[in-house]
Amino acid sequence: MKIADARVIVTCPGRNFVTLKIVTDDGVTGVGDATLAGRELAVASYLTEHVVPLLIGREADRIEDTWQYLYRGAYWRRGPVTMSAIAAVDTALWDIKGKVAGLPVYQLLGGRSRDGVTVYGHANAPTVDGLLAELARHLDLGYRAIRVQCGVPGLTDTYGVGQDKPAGTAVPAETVWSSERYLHHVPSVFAQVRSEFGPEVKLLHDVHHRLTPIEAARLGKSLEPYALTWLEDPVPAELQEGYRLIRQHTTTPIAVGEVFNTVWDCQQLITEQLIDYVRATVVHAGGITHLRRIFDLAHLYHVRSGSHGTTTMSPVSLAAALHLDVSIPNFGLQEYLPYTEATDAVFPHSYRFADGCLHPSEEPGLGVDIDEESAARHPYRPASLPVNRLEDGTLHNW
Ligand code: KDG
Ligand code: MG
Repeated sequence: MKIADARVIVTCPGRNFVTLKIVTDDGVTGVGDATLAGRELAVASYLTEHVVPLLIGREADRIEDTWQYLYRGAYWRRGPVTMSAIAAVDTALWDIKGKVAGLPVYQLLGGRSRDGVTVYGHANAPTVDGLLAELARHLDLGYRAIRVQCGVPGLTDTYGVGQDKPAGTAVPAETVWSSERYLHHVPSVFAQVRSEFGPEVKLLHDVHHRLTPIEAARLGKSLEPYALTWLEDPVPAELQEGYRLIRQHTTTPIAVGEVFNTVWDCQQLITEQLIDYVRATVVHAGGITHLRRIFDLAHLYHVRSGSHGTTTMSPVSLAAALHLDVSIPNFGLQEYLPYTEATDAVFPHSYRFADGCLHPSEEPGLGVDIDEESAARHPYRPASLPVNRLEDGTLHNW
């Protein structure tokens, strides 16, 4: 069974998504997500110009060998563009392998380790009152784990609150940040949330890379009474040893990894047990094959999975994530935000949400596809992620 065709489909049903569709010589198709938000066309071009020509005529069942061929064969290793492109090929080949075997992909990964994949949703609001209402709405929908983001007095546009801008302009929006205002406000938000909803609901919070290690240590310590499930991305993690300082000061669990591309980005964080959850994803960390390697290493060091799963990546990624989530021994949580109707129409899928969990498809393969006619009705529109400045104009991390 050889690869006869591979095509890259870029579509924008509200957000841009890049999908690789591989077709074998006996007509089996597989899909993989290659979406890198704000840099979509770089991955589309990498695939079209440098990867697709290498795929035609290769054996479709040689997933590991194809992964190694694309990784080592490029000479230039790692990086989000390369690893998202490899991820798309890898995911599509797992989809094909499942279809040929007549099994959902999770069966090829060892079968179920749990009944369902516990997901967390997002409660976001500019005010605490609005936030409490959003939390109540999520609990009514059945969520048992909820990420909490709230506006900060004195800042007009805080991360996670109203930043979900549609595609349309390549020039990034700019937001303004103050770590002092933020650190002053956040503990009081969690105090109100716990007093309103009690100890049972799992609460998470995303700092989105904005603090220094000592600031993060202070925040973690001040949030200890509210028993967060995790504090996410408190500090950028290029300097992995920077997390030692946070760890020395607080028992608030730490989650990191949505921008990681390989196991090397988190090797020290994992082996020194500096984090509790690793948030790498199928699409940005080299596909099912490589992400499973990251989770296997994490398992040895008591670190659990907590994969990134926003609507900046496509339902193909989410479908693939669920097959891994349900099968690995060290699953923690999966992020989940429902897609718009337009996106669901472009990517028909059969995973489903019930009682705070997502359930992977039982169809052979991943159980997700791309409707190419529908995709063609939503052409690419330039879009960038925002940038962020301190109050004095200094460029900071978004
Ligand atoms: O594309 C970037 C977003 O997906 C990211 O900002 C979302 O931090 C995020 C999260 O945890 O969902
Ligand atoms: Mg995040």
